[in-house]
Amino acid sequence: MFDLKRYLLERASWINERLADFVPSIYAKPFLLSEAIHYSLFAGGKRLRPILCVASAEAAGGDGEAALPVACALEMIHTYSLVHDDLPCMDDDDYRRGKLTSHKVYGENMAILVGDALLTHAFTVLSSYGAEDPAARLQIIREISRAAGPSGMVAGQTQDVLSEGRAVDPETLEYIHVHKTGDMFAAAIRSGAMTAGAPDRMLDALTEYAEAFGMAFQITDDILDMAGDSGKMGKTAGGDNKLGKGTYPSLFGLERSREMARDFIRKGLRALEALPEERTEPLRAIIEYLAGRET
Ligand code: GRG
Repeated sequence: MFDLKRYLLERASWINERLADFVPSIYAKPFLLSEAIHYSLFAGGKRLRPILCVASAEAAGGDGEAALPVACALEMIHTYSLVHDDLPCMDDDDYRRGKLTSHKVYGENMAILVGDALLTHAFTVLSSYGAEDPAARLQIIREISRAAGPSGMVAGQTQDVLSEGRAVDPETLEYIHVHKTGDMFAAAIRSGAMTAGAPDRMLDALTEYAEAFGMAFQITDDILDMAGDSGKMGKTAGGDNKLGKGTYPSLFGLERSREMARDFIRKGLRALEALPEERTEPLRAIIEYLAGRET
């Protein structure tokens, strides 16, 4: 039987090793910047996006290790987004990944710079090592920059900020989730497949999986925020409610939200049927794990 725990631990250790190569602990001065970058990057994130990128490369018939530079760049962008999201002018969070947030330890100015550094460094890594084939490298840079930028994650975050304290309708909530969270998951899964030179038909199936994954992830994140255990999550539960944010459970109730998450998980599993079964075990197990996740 497929051992998901072992797979996640092994892939996370590949990713952590390469991340440490790409982000050395001591850059040229000022040392404080390297220290603050390391503090957030190695704070114990689940490495879901980079793991999905590697698993998708494998599902497309490629070599997972060859996708590691892209996987690491995705984690840098994700960590930047968390550091900026936690700032007092955004979600104003004190804890992330079980530790004090970056601005709580290093100050707001440093936390902004940590995010700036991680976002830009990700593109140094992508443009230097993203894929052997220059056309694939460019395709991956376009994919990830679009997902992180003003029609992707930043658009979702902007709508989220503008919706604070207001009643959101289901379409606005979906827009926020699709862009703030879903686009980076889709980029992780699609860019992993691109490192393996996946044909369009395969990319389409993986995109369908990715979109379902993003929604299932975000709905379970909302459920955890309402009903989860802060200790296990490493951040404070109830934060969305405190900020007056619309969430799936606040709009649809906990039970209906759980059903919706399960529907998206089933949809993601169906999309994978277009790929060879023996190569999709990790992607299937990862989406199934969302139904019971506690962190
Ligand atoms: C600041 C431009 C900008 C964007 C921020 C990602 C994001 C956009 C905000 C994070 C806020 C949040 C809690 C969103 C819900 C989904 C999410 C991205 C959760 C955190 O991802 P995990 O659970 O975290 O994969 P780890 O720490 O395991 O990496």
